[in-house]
This record gives sequence, C-alpha cells and structure tokens, in this order.
Amino acid sequence: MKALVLIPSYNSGAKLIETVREARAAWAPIWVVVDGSTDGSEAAVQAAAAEDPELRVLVLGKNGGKGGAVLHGLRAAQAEGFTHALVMDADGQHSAGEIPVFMAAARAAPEAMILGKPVFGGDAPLLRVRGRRISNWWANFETLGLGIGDSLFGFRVYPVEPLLRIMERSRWMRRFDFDPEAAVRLCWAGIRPINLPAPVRYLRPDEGGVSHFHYGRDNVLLTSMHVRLVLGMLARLPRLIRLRKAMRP
Ligand SMILES: Nc1nc2c(ncn2[C@@H]2O[C@H](COP(=O)(O)OP(=O)(O)O)[C@@H](O)[C@H]2O)c(=O)[nH]1
Ligand SMILES: [Mg+2]
Repeated sequence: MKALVLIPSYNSGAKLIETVREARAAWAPIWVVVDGSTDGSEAAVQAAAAEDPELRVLVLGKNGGKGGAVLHGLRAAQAEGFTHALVMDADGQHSAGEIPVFMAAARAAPEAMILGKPVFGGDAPLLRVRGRRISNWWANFETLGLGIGDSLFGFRVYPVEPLLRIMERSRWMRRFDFDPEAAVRLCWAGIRPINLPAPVRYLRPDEGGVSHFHYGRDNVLLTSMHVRLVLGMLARLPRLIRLRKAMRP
C-alpha cells in the first residue's frame, strides 16, 4: 500500500492552511487540489509547499466541482504509483487526528474502502443530520444493503485503481454527486465498505466556516443521481444479488 491524503479545495478561506498543517502533521504526502479558487486561500499553502517536499499543490484554473478535483488528484496519484487515497474536506470540518486510524484500517484491508461515519456534535444543523438519512436510505437500497454507513461523508480512504476505473467511464460524479455515487458504484464493483466513526464539526461563518452546498441546486443533483443509481441497480440486479450473497454470506 502506498497512500496519500488528497484535499480538494474550492474557496475554503483561512481554514485551508490550518487543515493542511494538521493533515501534514499526521501524514505524508499531502496533496491539495485547488479547484479554480478565487479567494486566494491557496497562497499560504503554496508558500508552505515551497519548503516541504511532502506537500504538493495542484491548481485547476477553472472550478470543476469536488469530484472533478478528486479525479484530477487521483490521476496524478496513480501516475506516481499510489494505491490508496484518503480524501478529506479542506474547510476544517474533518479531524486530521483520524488520518492514521483510517490509514491503518486501509492497510489491514487494502481491498476494501474505508468510509467515515459522522459523529455529530451539538453544532450540527438538524437539516443536515436528518437530510442525509434520505440519501443513506437510497444508497442502501441501491446496494441491496451491502453496508454503506453514510453515503455523503467526505472523509474516506479509496482504493485508487477501482475508483479511477469507475470515474473515467462516467461523466457524472464531478460535483457533490461524487461521494454517494462513488460509494455505491464501488460496492457494485465488489469493493467492501468498512465504516469507521469520525467526528465532524460545523463551524459558524465567524469561526471560518464555509460551505458551497446549495440546498436547491445540490438536492436536484442528488435526486437525479439516485434516479440514475436506482436504474443502474435494476440493470445489474441478478449480479448484485449474487454479489450480496458472496459479501454477506
Ligand atoms: N474542488 C472542489 N471542491 C469543492 C467544491 N465545492 C466544495 N468543495 C470541497 O468539498 C468539500 C466539501 O464541500 P463543502 O462546501 O464544505 O460542503 P459541505 O461540507 O457539505 O457543506 C470541501 O473540502 C470543499 O473545499 C468545488 O466546487 N470544487
Ligand atoms: Mg464543508
């Protein structure tokens, strides 16, 4: 196993450099994919990278979405022989302290994917906590209950090769449809999910919290994604039933 931490970032503000420093203290290498940011948040990371060979910044000129940024990072990672990528948010919501735990789980089961299961604090908006139950229900339906604990959480270790194979074949999974669709399609490909708890923080704007999730736009995106995935499930039903027997005997 050769593993890196991949951090997609779009206008993450001052939290970006903080997140990168914490991640770097826990792991090497760390690659940040700056996805057409216009807030200048990448400058501090680029300065740090100039003095740290284990920190790399990949810059995309135009905003292409979270999944698009992850894809860009995965291609470069595969070209350098990485087998696993831990993807985490750039905005301080995830805890770098979990990186070694998740990497150890991946090392113990390199054929699997390690999915974070959010442990919410009192700061979590009810809408977010309840809203994800809908997406989780659908993801479990689409995988015949193969065991996706949380379909939306972005703190995960992916095996690079199968994820790239799936993403290169699809024109979707480029924005916020990345996390749920990646988990579902990897399950379909026989990649076993292992769920590990991971704390998630919801920062107020005055604490540096930023979110690019728009309820209207992104719920339409997620709904059409689940339509696509239900149709995909139906088309693969016999194979999925056999897979389920093999994975959950
Ligand atoms: N590369 C890229 N990353 C994005 C984009 N939108 C969000 N992200 C990243 O995806 C992660 C989660 O996005 P965020 O806006 O915080 O969504 P939320 O946590 O669900 O509210 C963060 O690390 C963002 O920097 C985007 O358009 N491009
Ligand atoms: Mg966020």
